[in-house]
Amino acid sequence: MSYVDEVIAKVIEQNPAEPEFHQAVKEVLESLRVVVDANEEAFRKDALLERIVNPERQIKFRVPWVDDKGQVQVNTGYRVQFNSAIGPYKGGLRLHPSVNLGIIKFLGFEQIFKNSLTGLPIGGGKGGSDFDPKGKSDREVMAFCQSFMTELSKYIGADTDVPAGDIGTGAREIGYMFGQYKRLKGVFEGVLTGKGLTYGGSLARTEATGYGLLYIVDEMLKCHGDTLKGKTVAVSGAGNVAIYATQKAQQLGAKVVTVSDSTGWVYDPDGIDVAALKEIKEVKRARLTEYKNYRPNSEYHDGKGVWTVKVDIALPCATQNELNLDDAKALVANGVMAVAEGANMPTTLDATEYLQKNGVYFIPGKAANAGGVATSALEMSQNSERLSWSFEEVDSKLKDIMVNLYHNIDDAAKKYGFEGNYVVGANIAGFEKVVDAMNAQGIV
Ligand code: NDP
Ligand code: 2IT
Repeated sequence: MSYVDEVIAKVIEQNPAEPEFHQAVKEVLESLRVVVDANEEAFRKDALLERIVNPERQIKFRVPWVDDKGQVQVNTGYRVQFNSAIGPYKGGLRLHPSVNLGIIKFLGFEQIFKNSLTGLPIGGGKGGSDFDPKGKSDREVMAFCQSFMTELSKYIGADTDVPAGDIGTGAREIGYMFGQYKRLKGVFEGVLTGKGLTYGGSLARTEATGYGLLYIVDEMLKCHGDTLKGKTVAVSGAGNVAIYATQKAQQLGAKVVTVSDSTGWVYDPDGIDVAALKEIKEVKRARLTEYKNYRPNSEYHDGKGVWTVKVDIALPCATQNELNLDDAKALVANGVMAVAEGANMPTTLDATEYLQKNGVYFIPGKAANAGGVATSALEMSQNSERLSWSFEEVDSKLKDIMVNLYHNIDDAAKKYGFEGNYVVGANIAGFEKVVDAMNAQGIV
């Protein structure tokens, strides 16, 4: 059995009931085959792949808090510190009822390679809890965040591990967590990113993931002699990534006709009204059913359906495995030309393969959504030098990072004979830097 197949089999055996983690490992290791086969003896001797797929540390803890009725609630908190070869652990905190160890491990594993691709000195980590912020009062969210941070604070620090936002964790949650960390430790340091602008946050971090997604798509189209101007786009999700992806797509001349949330989706033939979307989701924290009040020409549908709309470009920006083989078939039948992942692993493996086989340009999340964590690393730099850069300065650095990232993955794919396969390109380019750093640091 090849080394790659052996390690995949071991991961499945040793981590039962973690299907998302298996999926992420399979995707990465399968596309590293060409590199691993060429170095099989050395990699095997050093158990390099076993070390890559095993987190350096995983922390699981109880999070008790008191709800508004006086009832004690208990959630589970996680932080997986996956790989620190190239820098302090870096990655978001997800707050969603679906969170379990396997989900956090898949996200942490992806984060290693994503962070490497940014070109910045950040290792891979991820955390979160099965707490659901939906429908909770601000006081309940604060109580949870303070309890969560009381335990998490023992394991993180500006030079050790720097968490940030993800699904369910936005500016409000980061604020409560930062306040509790500072109170416990008595240190004002850049221990979290995505902070508010009045206490060390970076301009453009809020926009960064969505904007970065469009910068890389724009560069890819340019390199294929095309442009975003006049393209029709389907976006899924209606959260941080989806909102700013929609905004930047429209600034670059495309028309976004869909958004979705966990209960339904919107089709707006005139192009999504970003101001309305922001008010519904960022201010009111309401459902997309409200969108029709702002745009009477739009349609609201219950359930799933964004990928059935005829578009040129699809940008999944909600959650994992939201674009499956049937969705890929519908997109291809409607003539889609590009799919880029704003979310982490939103496309199933068979759907990715189908899209690629049918000539669709496909940029995987670890490249396409890297603008968020890259800008988090810029926030860390600003915190270290105790300065704040202008919006334009951060945005222009973000754009450079995404353009370089595109060429990096494109070149890696070409170098190994997989021209146009950005999955292979991203995994190889991300992996090579981490392996180099791991080898230099000995068996640790
Ligand atoms: P938000 O919580 O801001 O928004 C998530 C959106 O996706 C919401 O509209 C939510 O619906 C929808 N959604 C979440 N879970 C599900 C689900 N199980 N089924 C259907 N819809 C769902 O999160 P973000 O925008 O920050 O994150 C979106 C994706 O992007 C995630 O995969 C995240 O890991 C990834 N990502 C985020 C980055 C960031 O900087 N924030 C950086 C890189 C990647 P509802 O409104 O009903 O809750
Ligand atoms: O998946 C991701 O890259 C994020 N949620 C952002 C992580 C970060 O540290 O900014």
